[in-house]
Amino acid sequence: MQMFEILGNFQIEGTIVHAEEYGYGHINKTYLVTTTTNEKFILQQINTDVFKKPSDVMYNIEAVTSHIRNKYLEANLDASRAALEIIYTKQGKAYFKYHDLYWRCYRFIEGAKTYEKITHPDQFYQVGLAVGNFQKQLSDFPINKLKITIPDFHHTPKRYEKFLDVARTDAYRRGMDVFNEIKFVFDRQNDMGAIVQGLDDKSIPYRVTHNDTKLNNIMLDEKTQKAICVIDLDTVMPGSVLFDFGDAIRIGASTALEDEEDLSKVSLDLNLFEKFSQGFLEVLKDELTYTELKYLVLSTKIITLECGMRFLTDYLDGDHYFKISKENHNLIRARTQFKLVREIEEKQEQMQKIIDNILGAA
Ligand code: ADP
Ligand code: GN1
Ligand code: MG
Repeated sequence: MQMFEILGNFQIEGTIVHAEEYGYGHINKTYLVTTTTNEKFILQQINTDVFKKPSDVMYNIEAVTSHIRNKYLEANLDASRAALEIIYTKQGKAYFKYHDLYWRCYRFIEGAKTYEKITHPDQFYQVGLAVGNFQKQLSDFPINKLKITIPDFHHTPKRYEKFLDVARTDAYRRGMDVFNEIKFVFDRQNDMGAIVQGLDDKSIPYRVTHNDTKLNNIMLDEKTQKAICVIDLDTVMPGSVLFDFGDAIRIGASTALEDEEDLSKVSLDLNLFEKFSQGFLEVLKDELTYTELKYLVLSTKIITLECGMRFLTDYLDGDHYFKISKENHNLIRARTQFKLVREIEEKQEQMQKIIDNILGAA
């Protein structure tokens, strides 16, 4: 009944005929809802442990989606699937507060899909185009308008400090069993700071970035397999485009899912790395600075290490941040990320050659 009441507060015709939990996001609670008018909506409960001010999150999303939509309209292009479409409440707000929980509603993007894993290499070229275009579309967005929805989200050295604190406290007595994983991070503490350092000393520019470009946040057309849009805009903030590049590679170029238990299946597919890089650089090669181009390969290592460290931190801290659906889930995820870090360390020269070839050919 709750669901009726919540959806009833949004500006939609009809009532619910079907609702189901949907997708594989780690943060929000997502439902696919079908109504009597045969329309589909995504109803989401915003995770307020993660996003302390949902109004700021929705402020950014409103601004960013209308900016992108306007670009399409100005070019006389169909804007209907170009960006998330917020369904407003009957009071005209972008979210609805119900018993201290915050809900939002988006129109379901029809005829498109997100993937947990690439099934054909060309899909990842499309994802590269999508991430590149997202950056380009927002290149003239007034960056100071953006609210900071999660402070220091990709401040890798601060993430490391938090990790050390949690590992020292070891409140759940899990540290002894993950000595090797803790040491893996510890041994790489000096490899984490380059992007943040570059932002600080201004050798890397702040841009309007997505900050969570994992594969299942990019929608492809079901039939043509062409990129449609980038979703999950909760973490759009000023940041480095390098994190968007690296984060997309972290999942999309992996040969296995993020929570694969058999680590022998987890490796970095250079062909997929190339496909994504081709799409991404096709759009952005002239926009990026020399330092950004130089750090592309390094960014894949930094963000993968950061992400693995975040999973391990959450495991040591009692699994409160990321949704889990099995025992040791965050530890399993941390291990795949560390396996990928090793892979990147081994393959970084080949990765650099791929980038150089793409840039040389361009
Ligand atoms: P989380 O923040 O938890 O990752 P997302 O916003 O990414 O949540 O949504 C989870 C999944 O729901 C996405 O991976 C995607 O498959 C699906 N999804 C989200 N919004 C839409 C939409 N407007 N239309 C179609 N599918 C969507
Ligand atoms: C979370 O929400 P989702 O599943 O798209 C997380 C990302 C992590 C990712 C790891 C707000 O992304 O930062 O990289 O899990 N989002 C937030 O899979 O923390
Ligand atoms: Mg998501």
